[in-house]
Amino acid sequence: MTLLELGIDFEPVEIALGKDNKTEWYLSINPNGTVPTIKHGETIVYESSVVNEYLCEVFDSREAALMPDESAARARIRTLILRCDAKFVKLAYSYLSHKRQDDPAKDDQLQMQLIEELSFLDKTISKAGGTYFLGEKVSLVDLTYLPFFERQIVALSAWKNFELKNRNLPYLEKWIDSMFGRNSFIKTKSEPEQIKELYSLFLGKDYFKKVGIAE
Ligand SMILES: N[C@@H](CCC(=O)N[C@@H](CS)C(=O)NCC(=O)O)C(=O)O
Repeated sequence: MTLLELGIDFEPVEIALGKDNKTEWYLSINPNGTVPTIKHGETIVYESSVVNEYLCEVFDSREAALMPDESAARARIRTLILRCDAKFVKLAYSYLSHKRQDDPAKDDQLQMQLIEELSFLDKTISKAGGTYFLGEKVSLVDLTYLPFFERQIVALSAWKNFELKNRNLPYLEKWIDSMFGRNSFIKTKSEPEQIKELYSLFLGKDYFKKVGIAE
């Protein structure tokens, strides 16, 4: 999405998880064996947040800049991006990975914590003016959160019977609708069936807990 939003020409290389990402070739460019990785000239960069900032810095003349110039706004972007992994991702994947039959009270608690974070995100968008996380312009914060929403909307509905709609999250719902309509999303999105297939594999192996995304 970042490459498309910045209008950068690129050649995508698909990495089939569980097959291509632990090969000698791929580990030689990204020792973590995770996606995404970019190669720009001789430079190789991995870790989504580092990749995103690298692209913004290198292509900073683009009109559609996703990272503002002012230090205060840059600090705000980084704080919200760190919060994505530390709170939303952790809570959503912990709830998704938890088996209700093992401990229903814990399941309720995990669901409540996730709802609290969703409500924080809804208020953050509302305070910024109701469109994007930082105001009227899309930024790296929106691009960081969106793919997790894309996957969690499908996964939480399939495995936890949990829907985002009708939870008094009007700004978040509007944000999801408008982000889902962006060209950069339409061109990169996964089909719900693909998400379910991959997550069924991941959940079957307790992958999210093993890699520390879920508690
Ligand atoms: N913190 C990393 C996480 C990347 C990550 O875990 N990607 C998953 C797919 S969404 C992956 O490559 N999983 C394969 C594996 O861990 O073996 C980033 O943001 O780039």
